[in-house]
Amino acid sequence: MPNPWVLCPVCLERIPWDDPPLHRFDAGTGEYVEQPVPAGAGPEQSARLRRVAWVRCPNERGEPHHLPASYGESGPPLVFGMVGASGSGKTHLLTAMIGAVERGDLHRHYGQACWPLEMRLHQEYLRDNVGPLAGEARELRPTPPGRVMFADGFMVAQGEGPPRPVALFDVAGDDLLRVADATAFLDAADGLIFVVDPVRLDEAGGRDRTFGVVLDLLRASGRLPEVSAAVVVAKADLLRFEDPLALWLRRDTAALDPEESLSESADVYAYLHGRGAHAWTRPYRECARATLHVASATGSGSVRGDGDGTGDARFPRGVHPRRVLRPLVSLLAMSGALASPEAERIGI
Ligand SMILES: Nc1nc2c(ncn2[C@@H]2O[C@H](COP(=O)(O)OP(=O)(O)O)[C@@H](O)[C@H]2O)c(=O)[nH]1
Ligand SMILES: [Mg+2]
Ligand SMILES: [Zn+2]
Repeated sequence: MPNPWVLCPVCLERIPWDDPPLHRFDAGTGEYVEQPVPAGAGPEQSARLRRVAWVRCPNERGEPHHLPASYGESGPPLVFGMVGASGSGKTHLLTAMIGAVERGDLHRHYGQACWPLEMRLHQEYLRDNVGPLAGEARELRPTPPGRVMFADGFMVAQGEGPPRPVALFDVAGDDLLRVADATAFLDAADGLIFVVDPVRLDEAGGRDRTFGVVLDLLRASGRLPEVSAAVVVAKADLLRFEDPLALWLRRDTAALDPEESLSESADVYAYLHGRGAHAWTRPYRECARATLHVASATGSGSVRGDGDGTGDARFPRGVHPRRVLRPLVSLLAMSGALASPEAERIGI
């Protein structure tokens, strides 16, 4: 029995879902076109059409978007987002993560089949983010402030199990409190990736206000016990002389191992604690399940294209992401989308 209402993973509004009209995605034009089931279609033909069909979200605000026709039966979406001050590296990390999913790493290493949740937005994300960063080693522009943006999403499925929608949001950090969509996002969030900027660890107070703001809002709405957290020390290529973080960054195992996850978490916790950065470890102490990670979205720093500092910045040594998928895999494990005896022990 399909649900009469579902949560749209793109605009985060509750939308009615009662035998909605079907569309198909035209790869040639990159647009969705209406595709009614022909009047005389038998049950097999209409089932076949439905399997590849899309439904337009009735929410008229913002860009039009579509969901797989099977969405009504797929269960609620998992909503994940990035939290951290502006400039901490959220957009580059999310882009590197989605690049790794797009390359098939979730399937190859973790047995999760994935396909796009929204074709047009997915193609736009690849064109605007993954392509420039991974393909051309170009630095991405700063995210416009004051927005909580759907970045990309996919359906994940394990074995014969039902697929689960996963939506990834790029949150512009500093002004979360002032953003109206932030409330909708925090009411829906199942998992948060808290991004620690190592460059700012030595700043006065050594704390990121955004972490506390988000945790306080979640506590006030009573949702803290439902939210998993992955705290990531990003840009870890900058910490290449700081053992044991540097050792973790060089490791390249790709398997879900609760012992490894626990010892990486313990090392990162001790490192942040040792630098007096207590506010950065708050998600670990307060969220229901949490892990800590080391990652680098790019593997090295960017430089401005020309001498006068106006050209586009690039990564002259190329872009070599390290351990970027693990925070996402941990969230999938902690929220039950990735199910295994190992997954059950992640983040507890
Ligand atoms: N060295 C290094 N710099 C990074 C890395 N990721 C991002 N940066 C730089 O950090 C800055 C801010 O990154 P961005 O992802 O836009 O941060 P956001 O505002 O949190 O989304 C940019 O100048 C990036 O070049 C990384 O893994 N290593
Ligand atoms: Mg950003
Ligand atoms: Zn929508």
